[in-house]
Amino acid sequence: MSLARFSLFILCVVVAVSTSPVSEVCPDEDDFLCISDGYSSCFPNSWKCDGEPDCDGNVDEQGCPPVVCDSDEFSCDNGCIPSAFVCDGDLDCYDGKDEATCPVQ
Ligand SMILES: [Ca+2]
Ligand SMILES: [Ca+2]
Repeated sequence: MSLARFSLFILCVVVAVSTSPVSEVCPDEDDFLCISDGYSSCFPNSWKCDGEPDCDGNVDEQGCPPVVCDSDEFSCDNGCIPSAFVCDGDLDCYDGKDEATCPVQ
């Protein structure tokens, strides 16, 4: 198999794996099923509620138990950030909550 043909083969496998038609179950029942735009993909269950959006639309981070932050931390929808990150001009929360209530400079 030539290198070009082999590359095409790998590309096809990647596309087939990443855009498989909707199925209702994951091959590994411990995995988390993410359905988006008519396609499904499976993620390790540990990725659910880990503060990182892995599914389109943040589905894996919805309906998670509220995160309890330490007293020196600020609570974002996606987890906790150090209090020093609040109003520092950078969006540290995915929804920008840490910069939403700052006095206008
Ligand atoms: Ca996640
Ligand atoms: Ca910030």
